[in-house]
Amino acid sequence: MSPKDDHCPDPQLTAILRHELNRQRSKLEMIASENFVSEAVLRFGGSVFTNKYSEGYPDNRYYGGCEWADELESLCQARAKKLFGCEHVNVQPHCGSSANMAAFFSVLKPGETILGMNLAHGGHLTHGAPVSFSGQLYKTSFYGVREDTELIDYDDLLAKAEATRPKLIIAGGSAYPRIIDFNKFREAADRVKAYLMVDMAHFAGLVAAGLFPSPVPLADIVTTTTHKTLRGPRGGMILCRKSLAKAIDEQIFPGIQGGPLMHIVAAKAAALAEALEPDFIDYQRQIVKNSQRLATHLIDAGYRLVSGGTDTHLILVDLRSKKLTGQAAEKALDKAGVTANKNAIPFDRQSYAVTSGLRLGTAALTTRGLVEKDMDVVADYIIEALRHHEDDARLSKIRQRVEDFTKKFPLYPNLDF
Ligand code: DSN
Repeated sequence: MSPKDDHCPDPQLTAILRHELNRQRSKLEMIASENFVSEAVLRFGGSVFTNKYSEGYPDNRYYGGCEWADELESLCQARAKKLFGCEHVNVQPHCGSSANMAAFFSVLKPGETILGMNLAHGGHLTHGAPVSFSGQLYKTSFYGVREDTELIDYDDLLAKAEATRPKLIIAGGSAYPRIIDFNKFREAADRVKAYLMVDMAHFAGLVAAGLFPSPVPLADIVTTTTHKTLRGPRGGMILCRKSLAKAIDEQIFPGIQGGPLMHIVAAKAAALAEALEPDFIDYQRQIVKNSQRLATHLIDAGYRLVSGGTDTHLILVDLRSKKLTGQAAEKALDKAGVTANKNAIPFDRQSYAVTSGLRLGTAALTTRGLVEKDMDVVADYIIEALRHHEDDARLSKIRQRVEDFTKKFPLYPNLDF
């Protein structure tokens, strides 16, 4: 039986894809960890490399027919090294979680201690949360932010490092809107002879553009996803010192993964080439300008922002003074055509399912071409929707305005199913 190649081989599936494309086009995408890849990245990600097994690494594979897979992976590695200035890179992780798992496995034995950022203060599940492999396999300890400034408490970091003597300290997270001082992390790691790992998934694009300090010279291992500010396909990557290269590579394959997704490696290579272009820096600058403009509007409308503002692509809004939960805000915004997510804020008294915070990001909207004056409009939609969060008729009117507004910023105009 040969595979079908007619234009519309599966009406049911095609309908779902059309709906998703329409959702992406007609709503304002403000989930801080999402973005829109270029049409080139989309095309390479859907390429014939999906057919190829290539377990192993360039010039050392377990299957025949890998000569082009070798070329591809070597090219992707070279681009990542050039962009981030690292000694070694593994471009095979299927996601950030598997990148983190391989990083942990390469330097830790089960039962050893890790020190990561408290999830409720902006950390990530894989940095030691009890529900993740990281909390199940290792002894965990956490540092957090100061209650008064909501900035990372570097004294607490050092004190926790000295008290718990971790083998690995982890910097980075998924809801921290500020620059991180990696020197302080290096000092803490050196003090207790721990490895330092930085998970730069959220701010990798900013690092690539020189708008966020690079963790590469200071950390032993840097992990990232490729689909957030870096604007590549959904996937992961690990950058490390040469001395850890073998251990990292062995933990990705055969340690925790089988064959790499070479079509995704192709898409990563395409995205890395885009990130090496000079206009990528302008793009990243615009992300931050947009986020800061939105922050100003929210503050003017009486919202308190965690840490008082943002240095990055993300904003964490404290909704408590408006008697609103993250859950209610997320639902209301969705009805109004703005996609965002509820998020715990530091010292939150609500559960993770409800939360007192709303996380907003500007990477995806900036990709669509929105600049500061457009963020003024977006801020109006958000503020109006939150103010009238229980008024479905009002939310639906905002939804209509959002839909009209998004037409000014075409997304994948040449794409159809
Ligand atoms: N799920 C991602 C985020 O939203 O930040 C992190 O893995």
